[in-house]
Amino acid sequence: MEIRRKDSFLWGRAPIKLLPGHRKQQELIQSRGSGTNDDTQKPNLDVDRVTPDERSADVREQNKNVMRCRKFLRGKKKFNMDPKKGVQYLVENSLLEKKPPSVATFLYKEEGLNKTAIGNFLGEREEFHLETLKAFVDLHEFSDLNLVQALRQFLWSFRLPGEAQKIDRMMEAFASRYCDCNPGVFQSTDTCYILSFAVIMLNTSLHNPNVKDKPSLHCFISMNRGINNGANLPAELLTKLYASIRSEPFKIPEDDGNDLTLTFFNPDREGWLLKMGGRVKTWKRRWFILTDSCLYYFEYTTDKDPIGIIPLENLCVRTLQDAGKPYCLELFNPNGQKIKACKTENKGRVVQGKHQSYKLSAASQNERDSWIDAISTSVTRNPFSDLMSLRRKKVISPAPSPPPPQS
Ligand code: 4IP
Repeated sequence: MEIRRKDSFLWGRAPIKLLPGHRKQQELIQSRGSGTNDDTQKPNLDVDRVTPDERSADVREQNKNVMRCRKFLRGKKKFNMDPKKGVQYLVENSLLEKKPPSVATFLYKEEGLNKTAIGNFLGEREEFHLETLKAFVDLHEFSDLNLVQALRQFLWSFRLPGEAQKIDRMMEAFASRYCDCNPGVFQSTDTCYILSFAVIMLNTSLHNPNVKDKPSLHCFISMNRGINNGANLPAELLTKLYASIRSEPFKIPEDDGNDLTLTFFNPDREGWLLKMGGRVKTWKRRWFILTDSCLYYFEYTTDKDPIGIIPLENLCVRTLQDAGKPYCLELFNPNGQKIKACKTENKGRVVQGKHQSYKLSAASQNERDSWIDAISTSVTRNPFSDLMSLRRKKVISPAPSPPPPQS
């Protein structure tokens, strides 16, 4: 069933938890919405007690906070696409301190970060990453946990990268932290490191349906003979670890930054518009979201995935006259080419859009103008593609050659 409530858009999505400093700002944004929220028009009963100066200082402060929060969310999205660039963006915008403990806390506590991206960032070999990895591992408390319990906690906080060198650095950091928290359990960090790998391999062998020969407890114990600096580890310890893994496999974290939740959270603008079809000229009512210089449209406000995505690079927007619809706007390519967009067909196949231009209709003049303003602000310019299309035009339709000289 279609739910036609503007704020219902966030229903069913994972709540996004911000660092303490940002939580307040997040509430602010939610209460302000995207500028179309009715709450902003509610009378403020305390208004008489506040001087105009105080009020405008308040508004300035609020706007500043809203901008910060938007940037913070943008930084998280960037992180999920490219962790180094995301951290750099947050640092440049003074939203994150460029110190290993601060970055480690961000990676450990912030929700909505892609766990593969966290793993890749932590696995890098530069000094800053190594220190961040150390600080990150130190945030885990392994005291009095057996090795499997500690590994469960550790492997839940990120996804192990595929690269052997990265895995090696991370497991080394884990082993060292485990030994610090539990002195006397192993003779050396190497013992802990080797046993951790043995446990991870045991997990795969016992729970991967493709592995036919499941190792027995006896096999697991004999595999780990002599790893405690030449001595054997206590059989009770190995038996306990084996039983724990057999009864419950490691849980691999879902990549919570992989879905589009964060993309559509806190957009620049959202609302219903009518959209004219590309080839078949019918109007369809669609929920539009403007964010990150892209326009997305959905069938329902609650849909998780959009039907269509229109990147706004080098596009223009203008009002458009239409006999039947009084408040139309048009999204077009100033170089006359088809708009580059993509859409999902009925069967889930993603195809290229077929629009020469997008004709949209708003419910009122006010709404139309606000959409035009918001879209114009979001359009990005890529001079390279302008140059390309100029050159392309020149090649396809060369200028007429000058008339031959008169004899
Ligand atoms: C469809 O018309 C819808 O308007 C589609 O919009 C539109 O795709 C189609 O354009 C158009 O043929 P009918 O449903 O009456 O057949 P939506 O995808 O929002 O349902 P766009 O590209 O506008 O999304 P073409 O160009 O795909 O045919």
